Amino acid sequence: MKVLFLNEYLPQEMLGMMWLSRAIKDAGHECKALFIPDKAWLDKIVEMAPDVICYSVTTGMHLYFADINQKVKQVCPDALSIFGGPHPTFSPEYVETDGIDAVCRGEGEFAMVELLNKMQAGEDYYETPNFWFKKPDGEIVRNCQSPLVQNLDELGFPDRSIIYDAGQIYRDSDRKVFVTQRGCPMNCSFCFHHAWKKKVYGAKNKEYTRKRSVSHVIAEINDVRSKYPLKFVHFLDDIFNLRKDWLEEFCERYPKEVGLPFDVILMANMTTEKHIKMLASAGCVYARIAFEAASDYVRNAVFRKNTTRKQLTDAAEWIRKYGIRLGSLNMLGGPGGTIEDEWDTVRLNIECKVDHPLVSIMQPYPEFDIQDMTTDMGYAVAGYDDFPQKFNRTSSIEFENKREIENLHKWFPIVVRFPWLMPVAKKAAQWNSMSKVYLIMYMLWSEYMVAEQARLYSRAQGLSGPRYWPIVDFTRRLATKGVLRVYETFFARYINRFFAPKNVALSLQMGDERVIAHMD
Ligand code: B12
Ligand code: SF4
Repeated sequence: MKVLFLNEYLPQEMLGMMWLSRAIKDAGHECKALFIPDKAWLDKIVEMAPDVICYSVTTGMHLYFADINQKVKQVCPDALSIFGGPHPTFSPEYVETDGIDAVCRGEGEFAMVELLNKMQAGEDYYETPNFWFKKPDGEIVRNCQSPLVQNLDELGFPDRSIIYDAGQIYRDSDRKVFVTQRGCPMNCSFCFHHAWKKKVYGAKNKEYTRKRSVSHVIAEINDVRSKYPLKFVHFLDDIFNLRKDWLEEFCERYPKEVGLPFDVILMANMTTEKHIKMLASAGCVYARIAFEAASDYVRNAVFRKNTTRKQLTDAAEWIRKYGIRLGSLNMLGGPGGTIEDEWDTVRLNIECKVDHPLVSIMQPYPEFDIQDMTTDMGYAVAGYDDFPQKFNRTSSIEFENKREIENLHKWFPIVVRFPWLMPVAKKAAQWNSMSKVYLIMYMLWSEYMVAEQARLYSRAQGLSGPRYWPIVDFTRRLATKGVLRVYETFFARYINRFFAPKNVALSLQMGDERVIAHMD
């Protein structure tokens, strides 16, 4: 069978799609990807003539992709359209949307292979586990979940060629993403894990939290390095220090067998000074700790983070002590907090001297416990169809000082670096008419933090000199963006008639996305 994954360009390559492609190809089917925007996207789809078109969607993007699918259905009416990822997993009734034939709930590797094999053999596939189908007469078939894959090594290496062949921008990047585990034992109310674990799978922590072997991870990194540019390893794992024995083996072997700089996310209540020391000597140059909120009530009673303030400050202190760049993950707009609580989170970041604070605004996604808490506390939550596509600009909860919190969000990383601005920022956050100005400030500062981050990568590779100074890099980035924007606004439409230069609009959009995600 011919399978096509259609997605938009995201700031980094998508591991879910790569793992699905590995399983699909290993089972003898074809699998390709296409990223939009692409001027000839519909022609390319017609040329590929896929039997199955796949989409991976988060809440907020679901309507956009349902529209895209309608256009695809007009040119490929016989292709089966399947949606997977967080939105269909938690809102499977999405299958009722016009044009959608099936949704996959949870992990898709084995389910996809079973479905494709049945399609190939001309068998009835409506009872394939993990899927909800919409039959041609409109009847919905709801299947059960098959157990979670337990040995992650059996899945093989994610098939990177599916993404790197379709998106040069991902292939060329020196920084590539890797993941060493699936699942999480914690039950934070704002995160998808508790819902995936209990509501979708009814699983226990033991079955849900799985780790690849160190050998498998190291072999994958070396395999990628032999085929593609790779100078920095970005571990996506939610909690890199989840298992002490695993961490020790990794830190012992990685410098000898790989030796590339890397970054991680750590869980404060599992972090010891010994972990940080081991990570630093293994080549970790950047570590993020999830603070989320300084208020004990918001952090532990509402967000269910299960961390003490001391655990946060200790972990931050050790990270700095061993010369690792310190990042923090923070979340504003949680229900039950006050505006002073939000400023206290800024203060916590100042106290810990965080180099790189990442801040988002809480969204109560479908089936997450925070959804019920928010509504129980009497706040109105926007319907899923009105959720923003991104969680770093605005909130979908209606509360009294919503605009002030959205403004505070833009000031947050700036005040952490320049604490003397706090009194000004506190006043300024109340002026809603200035929100566009704050957004520009935020984007500029984020671009600067990305330049600092880039210096970290270049340093780790032994590159030095004025070219790599953040201020020089920042100026170069801004100047390039400025020139490209002028080109795109005034000249692109004439010049593009004669030859096809690189997709400038796309590079700009990707650049902005990466800045918002504070990465490059
Ligand atoms: C890395 C990451 C990103 C990366 C890359 C995203 C990507 N699509 O790969 C970036 C930085 C771009 C990103 C952006 C966003 N993300 Co994000 N992200 C993650 C993160 C941490 C890991 C994703 C991952 O690689 N998982 C590992 C792979 C193996 O699993 P997977 O992607 O889920 O895929 C499996 C299944 O879902 C399924 N599947 C997935 N797609 C399909 C398709 C088909 C056809 C089938 C059959 C099966 C299937 O099979 C896969 C293999 O088993 C997750 C949390 C997590 N730990 O999963 C959040 C998460 C997915 N992100 C989330 C959100 C909210 C966002 C943003 C909206 C944030 C923002 N910027 O405002 C954007 C949306 C971008 C987008 N359109 O996807 C939420 C989604 C919540 C929801 N209900 O929608 C999550 C769950 C985190 C959370 N809040 O709990 N994200
Ligand atoms: S510790 Fe992190 S990954 Fe785990 S449930 Fe909490 S927020 Fe999600």
